[in-house]
Amino acid sequence: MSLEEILKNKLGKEISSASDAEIYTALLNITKEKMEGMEHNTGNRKLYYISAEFLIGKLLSNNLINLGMFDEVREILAKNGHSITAVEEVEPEPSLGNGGLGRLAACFLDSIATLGLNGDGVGLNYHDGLFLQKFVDNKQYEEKNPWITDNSWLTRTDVSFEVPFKDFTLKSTMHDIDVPGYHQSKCNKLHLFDIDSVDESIIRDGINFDKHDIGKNLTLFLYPDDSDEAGHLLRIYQQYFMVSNAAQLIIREAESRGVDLYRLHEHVCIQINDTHPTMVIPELIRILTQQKGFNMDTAIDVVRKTCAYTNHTILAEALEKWPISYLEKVVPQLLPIIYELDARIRREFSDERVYIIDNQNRVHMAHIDIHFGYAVNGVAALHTEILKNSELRPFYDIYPEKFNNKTNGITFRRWLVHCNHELSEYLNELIGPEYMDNAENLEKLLAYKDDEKVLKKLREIKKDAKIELKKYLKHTQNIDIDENSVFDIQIKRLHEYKRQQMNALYAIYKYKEIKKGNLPKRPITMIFGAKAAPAYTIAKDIIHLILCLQQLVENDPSVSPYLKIVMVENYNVTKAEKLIPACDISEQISLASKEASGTGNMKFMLNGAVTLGTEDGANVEIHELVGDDNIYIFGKKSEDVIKLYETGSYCSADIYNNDPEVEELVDFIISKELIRIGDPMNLCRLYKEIVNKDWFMALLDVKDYIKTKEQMLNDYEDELAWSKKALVNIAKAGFFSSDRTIAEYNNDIWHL
Ligand code: KOT
Repeated sequence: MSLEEILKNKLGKEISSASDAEIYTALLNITKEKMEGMEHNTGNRKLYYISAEFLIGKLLSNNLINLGMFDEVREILAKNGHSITAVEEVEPEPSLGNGGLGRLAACFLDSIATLGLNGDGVGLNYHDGLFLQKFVDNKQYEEKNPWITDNSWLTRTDVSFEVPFKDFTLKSTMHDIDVPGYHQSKCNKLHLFDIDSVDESIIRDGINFDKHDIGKNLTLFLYPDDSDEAGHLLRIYQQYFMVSNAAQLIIREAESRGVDLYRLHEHVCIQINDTHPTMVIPELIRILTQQKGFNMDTAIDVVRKTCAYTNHTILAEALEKWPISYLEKVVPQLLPIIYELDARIRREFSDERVYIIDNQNRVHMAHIDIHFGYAVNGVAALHTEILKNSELRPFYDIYPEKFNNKTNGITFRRWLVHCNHELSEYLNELIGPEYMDNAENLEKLLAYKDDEKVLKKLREIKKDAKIELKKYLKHTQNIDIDENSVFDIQIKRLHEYKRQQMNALYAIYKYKEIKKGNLPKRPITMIFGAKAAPAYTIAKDIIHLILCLQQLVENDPSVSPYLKIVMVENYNVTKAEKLIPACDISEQISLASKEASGTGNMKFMLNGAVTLGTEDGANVEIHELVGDDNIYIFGKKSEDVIKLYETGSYCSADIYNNDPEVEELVDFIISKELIRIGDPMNLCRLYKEIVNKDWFMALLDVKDYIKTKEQMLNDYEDELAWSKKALVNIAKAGFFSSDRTIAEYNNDIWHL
């Protein structure tokens, strides 16, 4: 039967008379049935990628692409008066991640399946995921974000485990999502654990709920408010629930494969995605010693040869340290194991910086991973060097052989073929489709770097993407943007180290220049997208500033023809897919040393944007690949920044007091123009924070930043020269395919 007939049968009516929602459901079911019929990848050693986040995005188009059905479906729909884009809109986006770490896990699942490797993801089935962001009175509000519908990509399985907590036991249910590789005949799985007793009706005004009723709230939200003890405890409940299920699943699957548990490490490998799943180590040791007859030495030895850890941040506040008293309240059964692990370390090493339990009775989760796992990796070259030389130096001195770098990557199926079909088709035409199997083939594009026809076509493709974004923003937020302006985009979680506030200071600079009559050669559209953690006050103040600037500029007819500021509401994967292809200037402006890698930087580059960035994270590698002419680098280097922190010698007030240009920009935050629009409390608090603290040194780099951005805007006017930069960026993006990253994980760590 042809696909068209299958679809018609599923619908029970003519395709042309079906609604987009009916077509979506029919395609979902056809695709799911196809994947259910596919075998799982096999192999002697199986990987379990445990992660608290899998930011998978919408799955319909991605699955159709990987199954080789996308083009046919698109044609069938078009023939019958439907557009695939409209059908895609029906699908809710599962928001099972905060940002980079979760999206990386999703790209990795795609590449693991594409390389035909035997590996599954293990995580939690949050019913409301991360909050839905709303703007009211230029401020962020949080609402619940339910995504699970009757027809979803989840399949309830009959796999279930008992998870023991201090005062009660919870019974889990495993839900699976199929993960097809690109043009592969076999599939992998994402296992999301849940409890049947979750009760969404306990959510009140926004995202508040009773944090004590674990049987009802355990899998409601991703990382709920952790500003109080109940929030922290809930997070420990979630983490233990995730790893206890993972450990039981791993052992059950190993036993059913006939694996001798004393050789578990030869058949299983566990990748611990940052420290959220770290308790899998003591949990496995507990199960092996208490239920499988292992002695402690052997259990530790086997677990150590099974587990590997990825670090995603050096921000001290993000390194998990659980007070023993919290663990006692939730998972007392793990404490004897954790004490034993700590005792062993204390016997072996005198340096207290490597102890598991510190002198304030806190358990350092990363320390468990490093001592009791066999590999530790950072996520970009610079990040791994900083781990080795500064943050984790005492551990590197003990275990140099465990440390290795795995520079992040992105799946080109989603971040090129799906989100920028026009560009990928043109690349196919020019250099053939081989780059889809080996991304380094994108370099073939360099042969066209002086070909005017190709350069013009690239500019046209960019313009088309801008027009698409324009339509999308009009339709979703009723915002008008000008496709002939230059699109400057910063989209990522809101954090002071990512320095959206520095970009806002640029907006202030440009506003003032325009007011003075110094008009830009071409209108500028500055686009932001970011969610702030609900309890992160300053991050919310920065959103408030940007939204107030948006309103100020919009309502000033002497400025609005030249500058437009847009903050997209509820930035997520779906919105990223629309924004990235349309971007000219990719803002990657974190304080050097603070962004472990970044992955948005790679997505923008692949789509022909030029990076404006600091020498941070993977920007360093992008710079090396494209060369000085094809990237705009500014700001202090990581060594200098690290020294400033060590000596405590950075003082933003000195810069503010001694540099009238900087002073003028910062003062504008509390100017009468802005105070009239915004909330004085928020604006004053942000002003004071920048003048008196500026922990992430926006004032240190702001002038160099402005100067470099001005240079960039100037260079943009030489259309061919700019297009050539875009071409070189695309051509050099092959290194950042997650297929390359996963091949490296497999060669150096997993050995599947
Ligand atoms: C969050 C909480 C605790 C520990 C780590 C995180 C974290 C780090 N969440 N996201 N990250 C980002 O991970 C990405 C993937 O490796 C990086 O590209 C990015 O720089 C990190 O900030």
